[in-house]
Amino acid sequence: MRLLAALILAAAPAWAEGERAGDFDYYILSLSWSPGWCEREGDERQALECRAGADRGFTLHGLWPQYDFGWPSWCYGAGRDPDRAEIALMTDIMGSAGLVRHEWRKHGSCSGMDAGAYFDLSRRAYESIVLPEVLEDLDRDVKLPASVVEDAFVEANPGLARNAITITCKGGMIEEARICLSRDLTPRPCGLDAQRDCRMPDALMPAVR
Ligand code: U2P
Repeated sequence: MRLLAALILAAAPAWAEGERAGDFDYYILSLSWSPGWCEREGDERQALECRAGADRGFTLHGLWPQYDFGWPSWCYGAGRDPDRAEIALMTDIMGSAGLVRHEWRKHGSCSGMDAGAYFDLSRRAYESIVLPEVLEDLDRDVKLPASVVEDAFVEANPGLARNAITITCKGGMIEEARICLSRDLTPRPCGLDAQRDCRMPDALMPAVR
């Protein structure tokens, strides 16, 4: 029986769902390159945050509780969903109410906090990182290695080591900057599974619109 239990545990995915709220090791602050998301998905959905003049660069995708390996999701024991006012407070940096709700249910539910405290902390984490001006002001599409995006974050944030940030790509584009933070929001090394550096030499970074 013990052997069977050990085998089942070993086979369980690192991202198994339904874990206990509040039980995790660190956070990933996930920042999405909004113009890229718009090109891949948002324009087709006619998302408001993709309209001309939206002036969005890196936006808050979410604050994700992580294990040293893997991450919890859709946790049980979390409180009520955020109310309308709490959701409205976050759309300036997250874009849509739908994303706020989804991030609460999938990730915030694992934080051990109520929705108000979780989104306060999410905003604090977002504001603790200086977004590189050269990217936030990008006025034409560029192709670049993801390492250049990482360089820009490291230069703008002197306390940020290279092993605390990873840049991901999707569909040939820069997708996200993921920054690993301790529970008190200090940058810390990412877990091995969270290091997903994009190796493309020429990832597209569409201009801010
Ligand atoms: O990478 C695809 C999606 O998987 C979820 N993810 C990824 C890495 C990680 O460390 N933690 C994590 O949760 C994200 O899911 P979402 O919040 O978008 O539903 C990520 O977008």
